[in-house]
Amino acid sequence: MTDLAREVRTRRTFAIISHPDAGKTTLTEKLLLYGGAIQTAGQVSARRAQRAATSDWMELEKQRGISITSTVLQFEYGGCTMNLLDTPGHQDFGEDTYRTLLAADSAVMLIDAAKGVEPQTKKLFAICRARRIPLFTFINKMDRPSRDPLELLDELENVLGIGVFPMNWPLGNGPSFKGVFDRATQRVHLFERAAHGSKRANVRVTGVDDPQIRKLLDDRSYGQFLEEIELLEGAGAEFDADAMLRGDVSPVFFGSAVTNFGVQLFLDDFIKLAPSPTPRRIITDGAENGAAPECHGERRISDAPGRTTAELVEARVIDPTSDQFTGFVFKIQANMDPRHRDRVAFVRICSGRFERDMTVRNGRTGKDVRLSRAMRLFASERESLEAAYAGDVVGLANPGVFAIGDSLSEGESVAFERFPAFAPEHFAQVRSIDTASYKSFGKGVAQLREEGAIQVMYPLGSMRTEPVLAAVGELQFEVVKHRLQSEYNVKTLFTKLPFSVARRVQGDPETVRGAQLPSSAKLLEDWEGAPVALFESDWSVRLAEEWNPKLSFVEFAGEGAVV
Ligand SMILES: Nc1nc2c(ncn2[C@@H]2O[C@H](COP(=O)(O)OP(=O)(O)OP(=O)(O)O)[C@@H](O)[C@H]2O)c(=O)[nH]1
Ligand SMILES: [Mg+2]
Repeated sequence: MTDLAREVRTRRTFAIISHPDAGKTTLTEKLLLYGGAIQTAGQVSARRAQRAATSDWMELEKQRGISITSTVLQFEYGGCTMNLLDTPGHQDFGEDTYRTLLAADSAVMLIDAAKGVEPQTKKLFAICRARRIPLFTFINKMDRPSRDPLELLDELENVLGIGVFPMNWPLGNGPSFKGVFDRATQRVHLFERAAHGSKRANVRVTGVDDPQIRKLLDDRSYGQFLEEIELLEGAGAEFDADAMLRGDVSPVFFGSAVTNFGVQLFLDDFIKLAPSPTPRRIITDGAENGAAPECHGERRISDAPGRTTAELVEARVIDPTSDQFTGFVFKIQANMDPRHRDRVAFVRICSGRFERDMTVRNGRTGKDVRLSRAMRLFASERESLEAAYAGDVVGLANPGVFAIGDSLSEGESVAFERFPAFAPEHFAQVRSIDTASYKSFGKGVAQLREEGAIQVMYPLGSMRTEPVLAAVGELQFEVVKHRLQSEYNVKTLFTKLPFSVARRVQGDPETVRGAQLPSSAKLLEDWEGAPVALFESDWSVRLAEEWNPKLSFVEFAGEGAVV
C-alpha cells in the first residue's frame, strides 16, 4: 500500500448534525476529551471561572449558548486522523450547515431522548439521505427522563424511513440511567457521574448477571432491561456494515454527553465503522489551461465561446488516493483568532496530498494560486501545516482569492458538485451610525458577505453606499450587527424592510432599468451586479410579471439544489 493510501485509510471526516439543543457541541467537547485532544471538557453555557466549550468559540455563541457557525476540529484518535465538523442546529444558519455537510464523508445525528425526531433533524437527514452518506445515531440526554427506547427506534424507522440497529442498550433512564449494555461484547458498562462531566467518567465493565446491576436499578427498571435485551438478542439480526455504508441502516448508540456515559463506546465503534474518504464526482474541461467547468451548466466557460458545456466537460470520478490533488472551499471565516485578524478558507481535500507552497488552479477563476500559508484547524486555534491528505480539512489564508464553492486542483480546472443556494426571505437596510467608521463598515459588510453569513444588495446602479442585507433567517441580522460591532468596531442601525420575496430579474438591461414594478416593490442589484427585485408578496410578483412581459422574475435556487 502506498503512503498516500495508508494516510487516506485512516481519515475520518464527519459532521455532527441535529435540531438545535440536542447536544452537538456538548458531544463534540466530550469526543475531544475522550480523544485526548483536551484535558478538561468545557460547558456550553459556562458560568464564570468555568471553561467554555471549544467549538463554540465565537463571543456571541458563548453569550447565547447556541452554535452560530460550523467549526472544524482535527485530532488523532486510535490511529485515525479525525476531522470533526460541529454544525449549528438553528435553521437560520442552515446554509452553513448544508455546506459543511458537503465536506463530510459521514454524519452523526443526535436525537434528544425526551423529544425524538425533531423538524430540523428531519431536514438534515433528508440531505444525508440524498447523498447516501453513512449516518450514525446518538440518542442523547438519557440522564434526563426519556422516552421508551423501543418507541424511539420505531420513530426513527417510521419518521425517517431508515433501518436502525441498536449497538448498545440503556440501563434505566433519567436519574436511574446507570450505563449501557454493549451488544457486540455482551458486557454492561456501568458509569459513575462526576462533577460537571468535565473529566472522564469512571466505568466498570461487567456481565449482565452481576448482582450489582440489580442493586443499582429498581425492580421495574431491571425487569424491563432484561426483557428488552432478550427481545433484541432474540431478533437475531446481525449488524450489516455494507447496508450502513449505503446509507440504508444507521447504527444507534444510547448515552449522555453531559455525564460522558457511552461516549467512549461510541467513539471506539465509530472509528471502526465510519468510512474513510470515498471517490467524488468531478467535472473537468479536459484541458491543461482553461477556466471553470461547471456541473450544472450555470456558470459560463469563459474561454470557449460558442461551445456547449456538454462538448467541453468530461465527468469522471476521482479516487481519494489519486496522485492529483483536488479539493474545494466550503467555508470562509474572518477574525477567528483575535491575534490574527485574517480570513481563512476551509478546504476539504478530496484527493491526493497537499504540500505547503504547492500551486493549484482555482477552477472558478482559471488562475493558479500558490498555497503558502496553510493551517491545521482546532476550532479558533490553528497550527501551521506542512502536509495533509484526502479527507483532511485544512485552513488556507485567504487574501480574497477564494470564494465558497471554489474547486482547487493540480494541473487542470475541475468543478465539484454545486453548492446549495437559499432564497432570502428577510431584508434590512443597514447603515453605520458613525460616519468616521465608514471604511470599516464597508470592509465588515464585504467580509461577512464573503463568508456567506449574509447576502448583500444595493439599489440598482447606485453608488453602493447603503446596503440592503438579505437573510434566510432573521437571527443572521443579529449576528451581523453584533459582529460588525465586536470585530470591526462599527455601530450600525438596522431598519427592517417589509419584503418577503426576492426574484432575479432577467432581460435586456435597458428593459430591466425601466421595469414597471408595484409601488411596494424595489429594484436592486446583488453583489455581482445582477438585478434583483424585492416584493412584499407573491401577488405583487404576479403583477410585475403581467406588467413586464419582456422580463422574467426568476426564483433563487432553493434547498433542493443539493446533489
Ligand atoms: N441533561 C443533559 N443535558 C445535555 C446533554 N447534552 C447536552 N445537554 C445540554 O443541552 C443544552 C444544549 O447543548 P448543546 O451542546 O449546545 O446543543 P447543540 O446541539 O450544540 O445546540 P446548537 O448548536 O445551538 O444547535 C446545553 O445546556 C447542554 O448542557 C445531556 O446528555 N444531558
Ligand atoms: Mg452547538
